[in-house]
Parts: sequence; structure tokens; C-alpha cells
Amino acid sequence: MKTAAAAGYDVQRVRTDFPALHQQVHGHPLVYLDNAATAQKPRAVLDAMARFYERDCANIHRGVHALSQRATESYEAARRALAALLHAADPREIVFVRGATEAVNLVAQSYARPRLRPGDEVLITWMEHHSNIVPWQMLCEQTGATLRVAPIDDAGALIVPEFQRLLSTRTRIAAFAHVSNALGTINPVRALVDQAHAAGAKVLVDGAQAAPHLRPDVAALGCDFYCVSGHKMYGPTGSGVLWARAELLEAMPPYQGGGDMIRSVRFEKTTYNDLPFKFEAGTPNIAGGIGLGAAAEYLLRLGHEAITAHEQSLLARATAALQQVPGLRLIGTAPHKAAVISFTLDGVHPHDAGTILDQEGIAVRTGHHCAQPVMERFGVPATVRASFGLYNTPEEVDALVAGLHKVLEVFA
Ligand code: C6P
Repeated sequence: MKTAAAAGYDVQRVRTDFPALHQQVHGHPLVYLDNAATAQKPRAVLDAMARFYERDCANIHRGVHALSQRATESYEAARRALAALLHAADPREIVFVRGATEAVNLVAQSYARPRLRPGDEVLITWMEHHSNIVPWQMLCEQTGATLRVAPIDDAGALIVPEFQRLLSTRTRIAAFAHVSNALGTINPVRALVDQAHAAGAKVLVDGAQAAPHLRPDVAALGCDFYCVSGHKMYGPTGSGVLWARAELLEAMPPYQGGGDMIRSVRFEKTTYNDLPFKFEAGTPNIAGGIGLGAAAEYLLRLGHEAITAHEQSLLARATAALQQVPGLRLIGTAPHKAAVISFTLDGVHPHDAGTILDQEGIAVRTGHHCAQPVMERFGVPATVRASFGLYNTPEEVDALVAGLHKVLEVFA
């Protein structure tokens, strides 16, 4: 079925790529709307990983034998696919990590920790996921630097003049989400980067929720560090990418010591490997990296313009329909949003709503979404969150709305 908004995008055909979607849950067809937590995996990703384990399973960068060489080639091809997806200038700028959380921690500990002093500041925003808050808090405790937080408005949009006001020559790092996981807000990254750079700060963008919906272009965004979560962009769990400009990575010490990150080891002195291997100590998640490369290629094949248009039509349909549900309060109504909708229902705890929806086969996330300051800002302990992906359909939006009416019946 083609949507008007994304002519040529055949969502029913896309769905055939995802085996997990075709199952019944509690006697109902699965309606998977928890994509911001983790997305389902296309056959191309599953096959790439199975191929590695069934045919090429060997350690990489180490063996002269055929299997090791094949595994190494697949892993490095995956790195090139990620570089292409993100518009990186060079695959050496792609560091494979466990996920967005590890990417932020790597930058905090390897780039920032040796450079920050008491009196320096790190600027984040009120809409950050805990993974883009806690590493900076830890860094501030370690260095004596101060954490500053730019506020958001009642719609869940960043108050950009406040962000600008909080920037000063003391700001060494500005770190913010490209897309908020709890609100769906899309931040004006390029403008924020320009402001932070004008103040002399380096910029980290948490792209965990952006890569599945938009095609991040690190060159156009102008940031210094960009963090990607593999499992949210249809890749395997335990995979992700830190992108950083090569000259920054060159100037950073290794994050962890061990195998593969060295050039030579002597008891007197160890010298480190070239980029990006300097940051990839130990045997990496080889199958995960290969699977993530397959996910990047899959997204490139579908095309982000079509994906975004399709998802935006789902967002518009869901926003309009949910607003008609009695007692429903949308949390996050910024003008620029990705297809993530948080809401509360009068008199119904989000966990109860989530449990009843589950009985209808509808998977949503309920809770604070690892963004407790966002919950505090809106005065709620938790929300229900429906997050849409490239395989969701208008009919699934309607199923969510029907499910919510069932919830209301139970609590009537
Ligand atoms: N958000 C959610 O349900 P990892 O899993 O480490 O790759 O990503 C962490 C992370 C970082 N930043 C943002 C904006 C995120 O949304 C997440 C993960 C999931 O919203 C799980 S809590």
C-alpha cells in the first residue's frame, strides 16, 4: 500500500523484510510501536550476521587465513557503509562502539577529561537522555568543571536564546540530542553548533534517535562528535558508532587498553595503532559491526527522503487522532518532531495503559524513558510512548487509537 505522502514507498513490501513483524501477540497481529527503544531487524541484517557465523567466523585484523581475511573485509566494508551513511570524510573517522552510551562516555573520558579544568563548563539541554547527562556529570566530578543545562519550553522545544546565553568562553563542550527520545523534538543542530563553535566549544550530538528517521550528515551539521545507536537504526544490539573528525581522534588518548589498539607493546612503552583501531581495544562485536553495516546499506537502499516522508505522515495521522482521545495529554508538541509521541491519559497510570495495549498486541514503552528530567519538566512521573518506524502503517496508528479507547473503557 502506498501512502500519499511517500509516493513510491511500498510499506507492505518493506514489512516483508522484517520477519519479527509477522507474529501474533495475545491473539492479535503484532503492532510494534516501541521503535525508539529498539527497532526490529530486516532480513538483510539477520542474513549478514548469520553469514558471518556460518561461514566467516574468525577474529579480525589478526589472521592470515581465509576466514579471518573474509571477516576482516566484511567488518571494514561495514565501516565504509557507516561512513557513507553519515557522510563521513573518511572511514577512519568511524569508531565501532557498543552503542550511543559508550560513544558519549568515550568522548567524555578520552577527549574531555584530560582537557577540562575547574571553572570550565559543559552545556547540555533539559531534554537529554540519561546517557547524555550522566557521563558529563561524572566528568564534572572528575575535573571540577560545572554542568549547565539549557531549558526547554512547554512544547518540548529547546529555548535557543537560553542555550546561546549559557554559552561562554568557559564552555568547553556542548552536548545535545539531535532528536529527543522522550519528546520527539528535532533540534536545530546546525544553528546550535555554530553558536557553540563561536563560543569556542566542541560539540557532541547524540544521534541515537536521529539515524533511524533522518539521514545525519555530519559534514553539513558541522559538529565535532556524532553518536549513533546501532540497534535503533535496525542494526543489532550492542552495536553503534562514534563519528569524530580525524584530527580530534588523533589528538585523543585511547579509551581502553588491550589487543588490537596497539602498534607495539614493550614493558617500557606501548605505542598505539592507527585510527580507528586505537579506540577499538579487544575483539570487537564483529557480527554486530557487520550487521550494522547491513542496516546502513538497507537504509541507504530505501532512502531517507522516502522514510522520513512516510514516518511524517504517520506522525501527522497519530497526532491528529490522539488529540481526539478524551483525557489524553500530548507531552512534546514541538514544531519539528520525529515520529515519536509521548502522552498521558487522565486517571490512568502509563504502565496500566501499556499492559492493556499489550493485551491487544500493541507494543509501546511506558515509564520515564531514561529521561527523568523531561518527566520532571512536564510534572509527570511517566508517559506512554508510541514510536514509529519505517515499517509502521496508518492502520497501526488506528489500532493504537482503538486500543486506547479500550483502555478508557477499562478505567471508565
Ligand atoms: N533510548 C529509549 O527507549 P544505546 O542503547 O546506548 O545505544 O542508546 C542510549 C540512548 C542515547 N541517547 C538517546 C537519545 C536514546 O534514546 C538512547 C536510548 C532508548 O528511548 C532506551 S532507554
